[in-house]
Amino acid sequence: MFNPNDHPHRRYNPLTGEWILVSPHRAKRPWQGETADAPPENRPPYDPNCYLCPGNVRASGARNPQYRGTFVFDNDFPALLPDTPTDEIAEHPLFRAQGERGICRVICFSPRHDLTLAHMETDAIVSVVETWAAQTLDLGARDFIGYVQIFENKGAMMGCSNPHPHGQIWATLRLPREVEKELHTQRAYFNAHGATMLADYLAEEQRRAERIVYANAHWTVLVPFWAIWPFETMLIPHRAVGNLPQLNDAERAALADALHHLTVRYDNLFRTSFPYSMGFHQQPTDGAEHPYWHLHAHFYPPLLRSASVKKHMVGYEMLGTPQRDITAEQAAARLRTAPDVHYTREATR
Ligand code: H2U
Ligand code: ZN
Repeated sequence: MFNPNDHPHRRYNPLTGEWILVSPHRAKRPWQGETADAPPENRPPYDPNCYLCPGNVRASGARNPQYRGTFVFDNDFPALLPDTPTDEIAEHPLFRAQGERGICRVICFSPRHDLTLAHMETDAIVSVVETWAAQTLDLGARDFIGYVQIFENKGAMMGCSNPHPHGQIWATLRLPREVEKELHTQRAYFNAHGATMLADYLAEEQRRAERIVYANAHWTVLVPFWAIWPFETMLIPHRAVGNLPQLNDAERAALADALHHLTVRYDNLFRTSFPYSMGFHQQPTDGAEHPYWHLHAHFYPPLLRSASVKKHMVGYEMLGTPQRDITAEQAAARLRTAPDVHYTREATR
C-alpha cells in the first residue's frame, strides 16, 4: 500500500493548482559533492563602503540620511517605471507584449550593517512589519498600482547584492504570475466553501501537527504539505486578513515574533546565515473587495544539507516538475527541534 514516507509520490499545491514530486527514498543516496562549511561572517556594524548604511552615498549619488530605524528609498535602478505606456501590442496572437508600470523601492531593515532579521530585537522587527504595512497602503493607493509585492532576497547564494539587512518592494499595475495563480485558486475555494482556503488548511495542519514549526497566539509557521524547497515554510495569520495593513497591533507583534523564531531556527540548522527569498502575498490593491484572499508569507531557502550544499532546480525540475527528497514532515521536524537561541549567541548565555 502507498506509504508517503517511502514511496515516490505526487503532492498537490492547492494555492498554485500545480503538482510536485516527492522521492523520500532518495534521501538515502550517497553524496560526494561539496560539503564544506561557509566561513563565519564577521561584519562591522557600520561599513563606509556600503550603499545602504546611514549617511553613506548610494550608487546614484544620493546620500542616505542618518536613519535610526527602517529606511525606505526609491530603487536607483528600478525594474519598473511609473509612467510607461500600458497598451498591448496585439498584432499577432503569438507575439503579445504589454507595457507595464510600477514602482520599485528598497527597505533597509536596520541601520546596523552587521544584523539580519535573525539577530534583530523583536521590537525592531515590529518596525519592519509597520514599514511593510505603511508601504502597502502608500503604494497601493495609487491608481496605477494593482499589486504590492514585498520581498527579501537574503544571501549571496540568492544573488543578494549587499549583506546590509534590506528587502525590496516591486509594486505593479498588473498581478504578478504567482499572485494570479493564488487569486484564482483562493477565490474558487472561497466561493465553494464559504471560508478562506488557508483558514481551512491551517485548521487541518493544527489538527495533524506534523508540519508545524512554530506558532504563537496569532501566527503559525509551517512547512507546507506541498513544499518544493527543502526547508520551505509558510507563515499564516490565524485571522483571515487580506493584507498587512489589516493586521492589528497584537498580530503585528506576533508576526515579528514568528519571524524571529523562524529565522533563528533557519540559521541554527546549518550554523550559517541562512539564505532565502521570502515575501508576502497580499490581496490586490485595485480597490475591489477580496474576501477570499488570506494574507501569508512564503520562505524559499535553497540550502539542502549544509551551509554550502543547495538544492538545484535543474534537469527534471526545469523540464518536468519540481521534486524533493526529504519530506515536508522531516523538514518540519528538523526546524521545530532546531535550537531557538542563535548559535552566535550561545557563548554569551
Ligand atoms: P538585492 O536585494 O537583490 O540585493 O537588491 C538590492 C537593490 O538595491 C537592487 O535592486 C538597489 C539595487 O538596484 N540599489 C539601489 O537602489 N541603490 C544603491 O546604491 C545600491 C543598490
Ligand atoms: Zn551597510
